[in-house]
Amino acid sequence: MKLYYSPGACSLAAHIILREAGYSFDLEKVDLATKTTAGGHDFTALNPKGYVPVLQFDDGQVLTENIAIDEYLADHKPESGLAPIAGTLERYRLVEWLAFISTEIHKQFGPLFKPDTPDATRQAQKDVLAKRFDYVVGQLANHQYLTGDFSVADAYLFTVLRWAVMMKFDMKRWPVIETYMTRVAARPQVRAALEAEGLAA
Ligand SMILES: N[C@@H](CCC(=O)N[C@@H](CS)C(=O)NCC(=O)O)C(=O)O
Repeated sequence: MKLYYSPGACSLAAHIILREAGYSFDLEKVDLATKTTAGGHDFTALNPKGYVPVLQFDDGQVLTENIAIDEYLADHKPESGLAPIAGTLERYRLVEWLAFISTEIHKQFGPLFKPDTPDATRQAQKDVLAKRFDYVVGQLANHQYLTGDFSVADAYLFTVLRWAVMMKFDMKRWPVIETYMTRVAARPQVRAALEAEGLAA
């Protein structure tokens, strides 16, 4: 199994899950600007959508999209406890969080990464994200992790919330999130993923 990733991008979530679940896997970096893999291949031949994460199985098939990859990895190592059993209400709670993280947080950061985004749009996006952070605080104020024990949703949330610091949000406004980020970052497998991507502090 191989994960195509870009350091600090949303692919970090799958990277953390691979380690937390105890998979043996390879990593290959992708240059998202040139769409070239570290091995010198055209990344769009692998994923015509041109973005990470891409999980490639040993038979060559690929799986894309964070939510699909994260759930696949959890379901194929059920003993890891990274996702509740499919069909239970708890599982749909997890999917509810994954959808929220993907559409309401991850994708709302997009315009902030583009240098030509007008300042007014930038501020509007930051205002939307601030509301999403407030909502997350409501859940985390009385819980160590989003749905009980550490799950794939925490790997994904941690990954996208790292960008808030890069985008100069004043995180002192959300001390519960700061504590949560410190808690997740202290997990040995999360530290290992950050180190492997060259992101360790
Ligand atoms: N819908 C996709 C979005 C993935 C995505 O946004 N990937 C970003 C990095 S976080 C990327 O590779 N962007 C490069 C590009 O789109 O050219 C998913 O959830 O997996």
